[in-house]
Amino acid sequence: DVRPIARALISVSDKSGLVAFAGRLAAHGVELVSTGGTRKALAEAGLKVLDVADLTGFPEMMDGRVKTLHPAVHGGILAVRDDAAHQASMKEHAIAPIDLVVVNLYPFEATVARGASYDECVENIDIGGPAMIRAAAKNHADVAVVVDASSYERVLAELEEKGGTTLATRRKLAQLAYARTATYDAAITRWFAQVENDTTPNTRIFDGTLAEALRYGENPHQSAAFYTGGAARPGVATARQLQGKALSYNNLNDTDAAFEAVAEFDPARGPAVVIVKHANPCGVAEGATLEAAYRKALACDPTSAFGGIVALNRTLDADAARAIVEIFTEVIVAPDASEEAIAIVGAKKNLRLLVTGALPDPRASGTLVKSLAGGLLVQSRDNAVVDDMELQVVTKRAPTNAELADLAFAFRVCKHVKSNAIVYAKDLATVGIGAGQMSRVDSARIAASKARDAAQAAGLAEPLTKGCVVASDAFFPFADGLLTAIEAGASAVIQPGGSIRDKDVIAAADEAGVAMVFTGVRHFRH
Ligand code: 93A
Repeated sequence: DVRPIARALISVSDKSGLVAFAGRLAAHGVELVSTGGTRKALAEAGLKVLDVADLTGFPEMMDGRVKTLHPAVHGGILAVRDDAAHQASMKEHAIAPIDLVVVNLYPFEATVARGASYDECVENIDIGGPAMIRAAAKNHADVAVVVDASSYERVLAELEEKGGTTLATRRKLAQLAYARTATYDAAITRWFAQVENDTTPNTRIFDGTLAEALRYGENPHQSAAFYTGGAARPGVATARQLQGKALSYNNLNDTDAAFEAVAEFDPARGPAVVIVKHANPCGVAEGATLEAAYRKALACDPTSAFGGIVALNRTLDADAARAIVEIFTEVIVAPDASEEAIAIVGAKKNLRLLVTGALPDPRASGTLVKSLAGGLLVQSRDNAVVDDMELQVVTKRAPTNAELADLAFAFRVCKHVKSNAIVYAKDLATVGIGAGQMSRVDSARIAASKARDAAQAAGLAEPLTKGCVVASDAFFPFADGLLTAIEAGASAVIQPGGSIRDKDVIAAADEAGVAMVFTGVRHFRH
């Protein structure tokens, strides 16, 4: 299924990398055909290049609005190579086949972005370019299409190794081609909406573009892609990957969960670390140093942390990097990384290191989208922060200052744990996390048993939950969940409150001498 490239039509507005690319094509005996500006650039670089006018017998006309819209071009792209009738038509009309189409479009988006006039925007709506891109992508059985300089290398490598393009590559290129024309048309649609002052709410929920087709989705039999854009928030979508393998769908999802969670910890408060596994934190801690925070977070559940994602709220330093690489970790994400830390992480070839430049604001607004059969659910992001909540002490005993600090910490973490969420914490570190259970009592039990396991692993006589605090993402509907937490060793509780049985729950707390505060805010996360 390798198709040789005898002739390439190149028509590009963005001419970066053009000369080197075309030069290597020419070195392989590929005949080059180009439109005005592209042809000029190539000829000036000393390459032999035909003018499209030589193919069409027509000059570019109407300010360039019509340059490639001609059967000599579109017939050469669309003709099915092993179809006798198509071949006969080509012969009859003297149409030569075009095996490679390289087009990047008039910069419509950039023209709008720089505030150009209405007429200039209209003039930058490319017609001939998308027509050629869509034609070549349709005929991917025989023709390769390139819409972006980032694909130049892939085509050259195949040409140089195999003497032509493979079907797999042509198909992939066709997919990227239609993605490009779709985004292009979407940008034109948006511009019209803007011009018309069309403010219909929520008709468009996402402004992004295809960033990357992923190898697969949550499972290998699922296809997947990563779209980025919309409101720019420092995070996974805008991060720079300094090293390591390509990120998978699950890596991206988990890294986002970890980074959003660690962003709850203002770096001004001090270093904080979140370790995530399967989209849930399995260890979170604040510490005097990043390394100390990491070790405290790791101690919460070292078994789950294996192969996890580590997010930090400040520049990754050498000590933290050294501690993190002691066990198998998939991804490290931080606002930045020191040279020394980068070198330490560099010793682990596969480990990905992402830097984001900054932490996102946890109070920022934004939109969350979830798909369901036949539709989408849209909601604003949960931007409630415990520091802004009015905490109400509902028990006879008020929490001590140390307990209060741990309660706020635990509720901050709880927001990022899948519901039903129960978080045990002590000394600004999680000591047991119960996530994603259908019953709150089960979450409380699981968190306690994980704390016992961690204590055993560390060779401690007592579970880490002894004298801890507990946070619950939603109210306790009955006293049983609370009693489970108290039994595990909790001495103070933070929860939204609001159950019709609050009185029973408060009475159970009072009876055990436990302090409890209500936040009035729920942090469900599913
Ligand atoms: O005005 S167009 O829509 N009419 C066309 O027939 C046409 N053919 C190619 N624009 C057209 N193009 C575009 O010209 C390409 O998509 C590319 O962006 C640009 C390259 O022009 P030049 O080679 O003159 O720089």
